[in-house]
Amino acid sequence: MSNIENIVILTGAGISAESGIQTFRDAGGLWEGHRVEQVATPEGFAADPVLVHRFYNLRRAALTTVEPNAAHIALGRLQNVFAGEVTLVTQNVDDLHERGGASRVIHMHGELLSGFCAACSHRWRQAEDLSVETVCPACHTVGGLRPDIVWFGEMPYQMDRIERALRGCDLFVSIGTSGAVYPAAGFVQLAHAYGAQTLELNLEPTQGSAFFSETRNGPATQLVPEWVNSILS
Ligand code: BV8
Repeated sequence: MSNIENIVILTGAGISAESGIQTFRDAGGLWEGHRVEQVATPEGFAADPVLVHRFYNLRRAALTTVEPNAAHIALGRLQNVFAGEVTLVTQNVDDLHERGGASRVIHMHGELLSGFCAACSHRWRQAEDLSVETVCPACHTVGGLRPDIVWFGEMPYQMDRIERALRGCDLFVSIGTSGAVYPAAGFVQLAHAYGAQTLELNLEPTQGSAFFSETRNGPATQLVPEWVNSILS
């Protein structure tokens, strides 16, 4: 990988799998018998806010029981040591990249540790459970609060910033994602169209593998530190 100055990295649930956070594929896209696409949607939340709050409360509470793994830590080191620009975009809603040493993380699908008030658009750090009785810390309304998560059918966050980074990168690396969800799954084609090299690091081949110049298969805790060492050497 010669003369790489700007890297864009996209991560998915697979980078957190070895920390003990279940991926969507492992669960077959199911959670307690519900399809994620039903629970993680505005319609699902409107239909049963108690169920959806429970889905996210359980996942938020589980964050205190898991640790960042060698892959998160390697990306944190890359971001802090690499002389060029590293834009780290994640589809994950956990905080393991930050706890692994990364500083500027773009959570395009939101974050478990953030609350959002649909009534006044206020956002705040939220470590405790959210419920339909939670009062907005800014406008003090009840019932308008939701997890700060981008659901299916909603526009992912910071897309302008992501597209700018994809246009200017020399290398796009996808780590631990099945390439099943758009627009994230389309980033490799954008990067390629703008002339970037593209690399996929994933446990197994994915539905997007054919779009990458190179694909390496194996666990993220092995592939990611190896790749970061090759970039920093
Ligand atoms: C939007 C938050 C438009 C919730 C999530 C038909 C065709 C194309 C697109 C669509 C379509 N129908 C609908 C759409 C759009 C839809 C979509 O793509 N649907 C899919 C299902 C077809 N997308 C959207 O709705 C997006 N919004 O399009 O908006 C718009 C435009 C204008 C104005 C308004 C709106 C929003 C998508 C965001 C949804 N929210 N998450 C939550 O997390 O609870 S997505 C959710 O699923 C996750 O965040 C994650 O992004 C995704 C799962 O993907 P992965 O992270 O890849 O996880 P997965 O389990 O699938 O794969 C894990 C991988 O890891 C595997 O490959 C495995 O091999 C690997 N692995 C496992 N262990 C390891 C490993 N790798 C390495 N090491 C290991 N140890």
